[in-house]
Amino acid sequence: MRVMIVAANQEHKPDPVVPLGAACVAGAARAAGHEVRIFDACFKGDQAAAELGQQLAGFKPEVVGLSIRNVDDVCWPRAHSYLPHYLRLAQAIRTAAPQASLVLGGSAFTLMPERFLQALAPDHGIAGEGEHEFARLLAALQAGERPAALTRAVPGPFPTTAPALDLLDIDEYYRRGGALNVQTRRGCGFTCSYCTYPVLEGRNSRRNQVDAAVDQVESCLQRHGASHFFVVDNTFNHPADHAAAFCDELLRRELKVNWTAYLSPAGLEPGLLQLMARAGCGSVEFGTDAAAPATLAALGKSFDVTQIQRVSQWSRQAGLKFAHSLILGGPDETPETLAETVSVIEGLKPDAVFAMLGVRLYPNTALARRAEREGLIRESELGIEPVFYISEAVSGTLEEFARALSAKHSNWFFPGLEGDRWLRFWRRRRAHGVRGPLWEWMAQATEEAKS
Ligand code: B12
Ligand code: SF4
Repeated sequence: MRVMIVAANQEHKPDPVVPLGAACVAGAARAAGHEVRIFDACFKGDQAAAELGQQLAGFKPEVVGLSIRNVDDVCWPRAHSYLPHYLRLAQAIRTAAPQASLVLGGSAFTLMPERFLQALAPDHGIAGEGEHEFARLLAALQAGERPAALTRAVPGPFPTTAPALDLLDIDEYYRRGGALNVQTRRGCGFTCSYCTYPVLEGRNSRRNQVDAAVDQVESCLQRHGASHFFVVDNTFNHPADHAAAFCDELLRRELKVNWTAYLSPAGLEPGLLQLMARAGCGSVEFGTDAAAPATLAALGKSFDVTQIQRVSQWSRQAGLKFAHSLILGGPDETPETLAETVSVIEGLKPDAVFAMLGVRLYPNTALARRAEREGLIRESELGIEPVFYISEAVSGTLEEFARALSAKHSNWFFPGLEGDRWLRFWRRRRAHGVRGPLWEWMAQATEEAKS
């Protein structure tokens, strides 16, 4: 069958990111024998829907897979919804390819499938990972069957089909985004109260073949000269033996690459950080969230303040730049816990801090159930329109508190408060060939942006 995958994402903050999920389903569909193209909206600006229409009219696909990554930008107090853009693309697809079955998928869809089925009215939707189920759906459509409107993929072994990166403009992503991406495993067994990742990827850790992940890195290096990567695993360091195997393989092949990964402070040992640094890792982002015992507990984190301090010190000793991601104003936050978190994090002198304000609520999370118990909103009402959990004790002062912190620290980044000034600055950096995570430049950036 002729299949067009539409990668809808156009967000360029903090960087344009390779639509790895769209490439994965495209790769699986191609491996199943279909003729597959990807229409990537990322660099098409306002012309995306019009160009998509033209390409569909020429290709005449029998199936169009619309891949939606982000619901909104999660930025309290002025969150931006991507729904209007998705509606324009869906409309363009229906107009230019009325014969095609429209199939919806992607992380945004998985978080709230019923809502997006209602909003975008596709013929089918696949919640969860798409490789296996999309190929199955194509076979069913080809056989003239009438598959169900909604399929929920059950997380199975890590798919063996490679992402179809050759159908994307990888050079453009590397030039404008400063890094490519790779996934070494899926799934997270931790139970953080607000987190959607277990909903998206399941609770069991499922490993990619180390060889396959490193093949992808090596091929991007050889074909595109791309030496900077972001490992998209929710927590790269779990399980530690798999993380170590990935590092060992990079070392064995003597690949000169520079990469960044998300880490959980939980159970992290200095030996892994040292091995990562030897294998080309330049920086790590800790999913720390808070550094006060009360808020760590309310967020369901599996580590304590001492461990946050240890992993920061070990990262520095290993020669890794490190950032802490924080959530300020979430459950059980008070002015005292805010002060405690800030004081601990300041003491660590991280290279950067990312602080989100409040917690975007999603269905099927413990925090959504708590919000319902507290009378904030019923879980069943949560959907595409973002609703944030903000502790009552700080709700009136949170924005002001964050603005003061932003003014005090040139390397603390508040996506909800920044607007577009960073984007302009970062584009200039990228145009000058700067690669890797831009937060490594943050202190200098803020000084320039303020001037
Ligand atoms: C890594 C990551 C980042 C990195 C990306 C680095 C990089 N170079 O790639 C960084 C830090 C830059 C980032 C930034 C942001 N991110 Co982010 N990110 C992730 C993360 C952890 C993994 C994404 C990934 O690559 N997954 C691997 C691919 C293979 O999986 P996938 O895309 O889901 O695709 C699978 C399925 O969805 C499905 N599928 C996909 N497309 C299709 C299409 C069809 C037709 C079908 C059938 C199936 C299908 O099959 C695929 C293969 O199994 C996810 C959380 C998660 N665990 O998914 C959040 C996530 C995608 N991010 C999210 C958000 C919000 C953002 C930001 C907007 C946050 C911000 N304000 O800065 C920005 C936006 C950046 C941008 N340009 O779009 C949200 C999106 C949902 C939402 N709340 O709106 C997520 C889900 C996290 C969350 N909060 O729940 N992110
Ligand atoms: S916040 Fe990180 S460690 Fe916690 S459940 Fe989510 S992915 Fe897992």
